[in-house]
Amino acid sequence: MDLTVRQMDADEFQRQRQEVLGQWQTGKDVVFEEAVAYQKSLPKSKVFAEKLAEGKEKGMTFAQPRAGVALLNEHIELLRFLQDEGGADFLPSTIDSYTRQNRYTEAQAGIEESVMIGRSMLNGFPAVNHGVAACRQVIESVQVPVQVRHGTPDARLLAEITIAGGFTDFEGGGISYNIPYSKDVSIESTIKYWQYVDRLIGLYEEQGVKINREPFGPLTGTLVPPSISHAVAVIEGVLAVAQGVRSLTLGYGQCGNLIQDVAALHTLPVLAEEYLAKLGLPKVMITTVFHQWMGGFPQDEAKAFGVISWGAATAALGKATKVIVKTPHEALGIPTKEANAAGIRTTKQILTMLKDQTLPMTEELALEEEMILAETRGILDRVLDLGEGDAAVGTVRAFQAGVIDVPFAPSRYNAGKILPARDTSGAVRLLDFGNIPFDKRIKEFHRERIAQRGRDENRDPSFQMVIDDIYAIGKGMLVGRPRG
Ligand code: 8ZB
Repeated sequence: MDLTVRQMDADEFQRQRQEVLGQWQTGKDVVFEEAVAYQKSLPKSKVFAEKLAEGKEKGMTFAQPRAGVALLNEHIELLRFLQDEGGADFLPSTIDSYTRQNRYTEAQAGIEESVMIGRSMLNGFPAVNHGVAACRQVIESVQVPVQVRHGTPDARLLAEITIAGGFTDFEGGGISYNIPYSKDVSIESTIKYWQYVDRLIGLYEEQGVKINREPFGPLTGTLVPPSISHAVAVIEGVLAVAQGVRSLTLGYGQCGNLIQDVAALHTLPVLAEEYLAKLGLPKVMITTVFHQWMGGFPQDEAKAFGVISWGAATAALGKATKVIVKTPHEALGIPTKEANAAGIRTTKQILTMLKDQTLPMTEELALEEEMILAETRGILDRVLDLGEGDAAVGTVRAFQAGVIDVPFAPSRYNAGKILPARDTSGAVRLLDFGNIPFDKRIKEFHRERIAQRGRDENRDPSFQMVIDDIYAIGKGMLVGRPRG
């Protein structure tokens, strides 16, 4: 394979660029020098990397919703509402599913249908079809930085248009927007698509424009052990920085046990800095984002606010730079703007109340951090061995070998051999290690923790625990205990 972690060849980038900008008619409105000038004209208050740096310095946790509808004016109205009524510190533009699949003709039909029917017939904002000028209208209509949030294996054109359109942050990555989202797309191809996105941002950086990159941390949700999502986040960070990205927000999705989640938030930037240095890459600005509960939600709105609040508390105590907020409509689908704003207000209430509190470093927290560090290093060192030092090559081989293995992923490029289960305090452990390269001590730790749960529940650890854990939160619990 000609895959490599090294910076993309300039001719290859330009060759692809012609092709990418020709994929939909709005591509012709992207003019790099003009886009650089536009980005430079934005006030600092609208630049993601600037506001994140300020928050990190002050130890703040910012709140950001997800949101996107089909039509430009309605989308702007929605974002303004979340800013003014919800108090959102950062805004998103969640992209619709057709655009995520590069199906722009169908996105266009969705726009036209939405105009006719008078409500959004798409599950997000089709930024490619709307084009550069419309994106700039979005940016100019609000006062805070705006990020592109999506789930796109090949986001090259989306990145070109939205960054020229004044967005200052782009979510996703070659692993995190492939493995949880696709069945048949190879990791090699998505790493290459995302190297284009990262190189594009590198070119903006070289012109003095700061664009933040945020790998999608949670992968498949609430039963992904921290070391697996951390390994993916660090690799995507390494791949991005190698292409010239200089501002990274690394993500982690709530598992539900406070100590494990705080330990995960503490260790994520430590690991990223360690491996960037180890690979001879420059030091960059690293912040963290915590995702409130990415699993099933209770339908009862009062209960949903409880789930939201627990995520907010964890983000605050773990000192995440940013938290992605859920809404009381999560169990139903896309929220109304009122429900969305309510989720932000609930979250901000807790963030404000907890801003001066931290979780003390107890023996338990230290042990949890030590385990996450050792587990993640075990995976990452094997990835680098497999790639003979090249993180991109190593990633492809690691997925083949099951050295990185994401539970419950639809991708046929993922081994799918591991089984996670909660221990008796709700922390996520592995019941079946598959081919994850954990050493003896780590495996013993996981086994012992799950065995303790078995004793507490009077049953042998088995696949039934995994099933029970998946359905637990719908029954108002974290750990899936048998009835009784
Ligand atoms: C992987 C992310 C899933 C989450 C939310 C879902 C879920 C998706 C929209 C949205 C508001 C949208 N989500 N699309 N929230 N507006 N257009 O992303 O509800 O929580």
